[in-house]
Amino acid sequence: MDFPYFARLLGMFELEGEPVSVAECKSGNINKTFVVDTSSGKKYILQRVNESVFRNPDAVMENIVNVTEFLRKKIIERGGDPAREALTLIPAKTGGYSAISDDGGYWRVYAAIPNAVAHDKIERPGQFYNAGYAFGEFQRLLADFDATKLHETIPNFHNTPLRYEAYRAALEADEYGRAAEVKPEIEFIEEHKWLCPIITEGIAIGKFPMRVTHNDTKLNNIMMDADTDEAVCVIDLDTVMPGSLLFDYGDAIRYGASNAAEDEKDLSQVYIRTELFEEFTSGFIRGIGGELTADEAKAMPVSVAVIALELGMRFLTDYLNGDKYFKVLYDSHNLDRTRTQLKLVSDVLKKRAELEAIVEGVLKEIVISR
Ligand code: GN1
Ligand code: MG
Repeated sequence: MDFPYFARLLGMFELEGEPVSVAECKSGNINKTFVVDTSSGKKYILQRVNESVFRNPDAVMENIVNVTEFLRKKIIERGGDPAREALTLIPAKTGGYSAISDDGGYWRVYAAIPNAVAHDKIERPGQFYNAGYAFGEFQRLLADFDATKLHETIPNFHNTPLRYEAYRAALEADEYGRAAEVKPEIEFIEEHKWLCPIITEGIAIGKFPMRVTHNDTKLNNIMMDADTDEAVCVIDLDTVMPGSLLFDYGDAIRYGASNAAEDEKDLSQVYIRTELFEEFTSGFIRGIGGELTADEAKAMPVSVAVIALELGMRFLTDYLNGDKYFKVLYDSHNLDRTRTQLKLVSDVLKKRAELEAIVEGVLKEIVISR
């Protein structure tokens, strides 16, 4: 993909100015993302939607249009700046918000948010509180969004028992002869598979209410003000679907409160930092306006183990299937990622009582300050 390729592609969207440079942004395991500078000084984010992951990209775009329109109104109502706090899709010249490139790719363009950055890890105290608040607020703002309008862009995305079944199928097929080298991981998953149904069963029996959730709450899916660390905008709305609050909470903690990156090789570096756990929890519960049930609150710590196990199984499934889903930089990348997630599972279970006490403490503080 050279500059003329991008120039032709960007020519299909209503940009202000002409593109002058296009640089790839490496974060994100699924879609391809590029930052575009133009002659007008305006910056844009160009993305190729991964169609083997998102089988119906038009449905993804419809969700994003509906959700961002809804959020924009809410942001205006509370006196915020929708151009900065909501994603802005750039229209395609032929209508809609997507265009197909010469080689058949499905592309979209967002306006870049000025003076905002996405962090891959926590750098300063307070950042994770802000992230928690933003993801909590995201659920609160969408509480009266009509969930029947949403397409299920990836069915059963956080269905942990089904993720376990998919992992078992990959293991049995062992197409790439990789099963023999993952014996300890297989054993670990068997010992911990009791975690799999905790959230899905809670949903099924009405213990955990369904909400509209983000479903991919990595720290780098929030844009933060480059100067103040204030959370500006929740991004990556590809997987907004009905779900449990615990999906978003568990996923955010397993990523952002981990002391190390998702692909850290030194497992002694991989553990949950309790001070970060507390920051996020405190922000998240305030962000949703304290609107959570006692059952949800009680399950918060264990949800981190459930989602870490789920993702560990997803990485391992992909490793066994020959690395077809997640982008990998080297042969055993998915295996390294599996190991960090399984390490987090044991760390969370080890610290479970301490983490439950933190959640209780946060809830008490909120009740007192009301
Ligand atoms: C993927 O694309 P990205 O990096 O935001 C994945 C998430 C995983 C995450 C792990 C659609 O998210 O579910 O938790 O990688 N997204 C999809 O890093 O599968
Ligand atoms: Mg993302």
